[in-house]
Amino acid sequence: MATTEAVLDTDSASLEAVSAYRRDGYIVVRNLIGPKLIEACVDGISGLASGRIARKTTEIAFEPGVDPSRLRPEDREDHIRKFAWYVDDSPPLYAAAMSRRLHALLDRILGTGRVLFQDMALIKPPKIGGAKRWHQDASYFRVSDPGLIVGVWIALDEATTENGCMEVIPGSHLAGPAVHLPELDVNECTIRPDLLRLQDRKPIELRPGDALVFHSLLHHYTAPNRSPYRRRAVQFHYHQVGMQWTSLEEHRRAFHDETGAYAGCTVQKGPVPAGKEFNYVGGGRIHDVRPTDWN
Ligand SMILES: O=C(O)CCC(=O)C(=O)O
Repeated sequence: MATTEAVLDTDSASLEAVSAYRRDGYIVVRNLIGPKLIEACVDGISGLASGRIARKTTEIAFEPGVDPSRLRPEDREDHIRKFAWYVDDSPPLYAAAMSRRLHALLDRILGTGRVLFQDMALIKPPKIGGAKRWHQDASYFRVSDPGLIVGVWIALDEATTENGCMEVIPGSHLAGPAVHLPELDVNECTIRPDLLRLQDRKPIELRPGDALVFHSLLHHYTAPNRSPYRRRAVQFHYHQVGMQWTSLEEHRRAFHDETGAYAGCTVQKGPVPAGKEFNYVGGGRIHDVRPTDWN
């Protein structure tokens, strides 16, 4: 178990941060992005939701049961569960992914040379935002080495236990790939409950602009948002150069149960009704990392 967690509020990526990342599987970075970029990112999310900003690559998924055709454009944002692939539609969201300070820190933790391979935002709207069940992100990625992947979750609103902040189990990445239970909706795939050290769970409350940097094997969760408060956040996944995308069979070697059966989240639980098929696409849309300052 972790003794002290690394919380960075300076520009230097200390050895303590590197050591905490390896030991705990995460670090918290205070004020990773500043007020102007936060405001521009919020405007980007709102504009993509309402249609004010054109969605060329951005994909949107609404909370279950929401009929978007019944919503006014300005009300859509408060009914959306997930945005994906938005950095090419929004310069501020791209700038957040390419933050110079972030990449100086990641260089220190993981070494130089990485690409952005996934940009996603779960914005957990007030009152109706659903949970994201306990999982390891690596269960969704068929890759050669999950240690070469890092997730970065940046709060755009205050994230608290009330509105569904991230919760983590410190050090859980050290136990390696965990058995996950598949679901018809792959987004609902979750770690088998007996493998969760829930007594050690730790909420990570963040202020706007703060970030959680976490290992792809870290057990993490977010609760439903029943509060009246928004909890918008953006999430980026990067991998170091040289990491290989592999096959389902290779992924099974890491994610399997006691019988040897596949226990990752890249295959949905059947039988799958027509129209609900999930087709796994590894690799996503790759962007070279070009560290940027936003003024
Ligand atoms: O933003 C959230 O609520 C959860 C994000 C997350 O854990 C994920 O997408 O893997």
